[in-house]
Amino acid sequence: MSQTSDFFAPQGFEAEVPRCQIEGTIPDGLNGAFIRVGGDWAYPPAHKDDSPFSQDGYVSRFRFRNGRVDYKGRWIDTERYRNNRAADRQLYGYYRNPFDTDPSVRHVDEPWRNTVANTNVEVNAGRLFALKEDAPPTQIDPVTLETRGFHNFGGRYRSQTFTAHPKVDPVTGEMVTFGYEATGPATNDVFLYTIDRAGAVTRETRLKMPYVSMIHDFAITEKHVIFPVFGYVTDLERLKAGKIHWHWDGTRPSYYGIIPRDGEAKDLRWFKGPTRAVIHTFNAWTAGDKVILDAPMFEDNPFPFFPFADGSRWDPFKSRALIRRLTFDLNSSDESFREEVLFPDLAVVDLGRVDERFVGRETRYAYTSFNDPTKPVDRDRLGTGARRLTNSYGVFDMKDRTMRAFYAGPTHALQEVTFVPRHDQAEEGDGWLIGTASNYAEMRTELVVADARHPEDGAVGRVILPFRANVQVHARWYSDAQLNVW
Ligand code: V55
Ligand code: FE
Repeated sequence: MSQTSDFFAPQGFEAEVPRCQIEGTIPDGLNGAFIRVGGDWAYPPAHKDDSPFSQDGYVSRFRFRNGRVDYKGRWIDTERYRNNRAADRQLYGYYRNPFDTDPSVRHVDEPWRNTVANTNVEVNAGRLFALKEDAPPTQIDPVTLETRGFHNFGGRYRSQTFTAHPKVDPVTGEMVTFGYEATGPATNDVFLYTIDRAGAVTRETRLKMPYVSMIHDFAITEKHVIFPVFGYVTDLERLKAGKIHWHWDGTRPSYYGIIPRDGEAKDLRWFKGPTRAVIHTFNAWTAGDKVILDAPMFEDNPFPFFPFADGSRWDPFKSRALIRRLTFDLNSSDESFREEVLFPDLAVVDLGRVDERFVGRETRYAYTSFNDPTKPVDRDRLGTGARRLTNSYGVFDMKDRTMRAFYAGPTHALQEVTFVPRHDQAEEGDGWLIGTASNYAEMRTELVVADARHPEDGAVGRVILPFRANVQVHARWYSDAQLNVW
């Protein structure tokens, strides 16, 4: 992926498109908001080899009502964005390094002030948040998309950081969330929280990990919380030396910490495994004495822009993600667990989702994107930018171990897929696959809607933007009832 050319070139403008052009039809009853967060460089990065995870946050929304769709996109007005605008240049250096900044904005004891809020969105108690794992949530007005600033849950949320992947228990409505490096850069503190549906912090548990690592995502079940710990490591010396936050140490074992949702720090139990990276999870559940975790997992450094501790070169084949199932036996007396590769022949994009009405409960279907090399590619109209297109969404049946696919077209690269249930009472997997696609031939963004039960039938509808919108990191769907602002 190039940061400066083609589909990823900075775009920079805010946009409002009432009544987008639609091809096909938007299904009846698909009313709500598809809210995306990602990044764009308001100013070029200070270091050419910096991570794209340093891009300034940008929030966009496709609002669906009665078959029509409106689009709106805005910068997230972080302190960092404002400071750069005021100076009219890039003041911030390497990814998540508070020591590597212009002196005018150096405040190493308050590193969260450097956040770009560019990773994901979540709603709790009617508040919409833009999230980045290095800072508290940034509240966004869901109607105007204006930035309201940090939210700290009435002062009861005490971690300096908040994950971009909180989990909402679909039965209780509680948000289970955490922050790592909770007491400052490179600190080995994880604060685990339960926040109720009214926005009150009802539980805080302070934990230590086996070592300081990137805990980008985690998983919950009805009863447990699971933390993956793996080889992206950091320390204060490397930050003080002005380096990028993470480097990859392939000699580190992976660990999985499991703690009861109502447990204390002493109840945290560790399982130990081989070199792995678990950036995102699909889902997890507790079945008797077993805890099952489904996730795409890597065996080597997932991201080329985070260097190897031993100087190795990044290898795209070794860094492919395969869908795995881990089974932890809470009755066992050692650190081992079972690992199965469910689809051994299919490398997938590590942006997996499930039907969120079943978070923490056993799910049969998982959704993620992949490249199907047997499908047509229109090289003539593609241009030079795109090499291997993520051209398909997979509906993975984790029970039968079969997969059905949606193919987006010969010039399309798909971004993260999202599952939207057909209606509140629909059974698991009955609904829509939606997500944005980069159409390289027209250099424009399209939102595709496909039937999750008939993915091979192709898109039932497409929303066409007349321009290339910046590429998202994550997006979520909120029905009108969930967002409750219209
Ligand atoms: C990830 C993304 C981030 C980040 C840390 O995909 C990890 C993983 C978009 O920002 O800051
Ligand atoms: Fe993520």
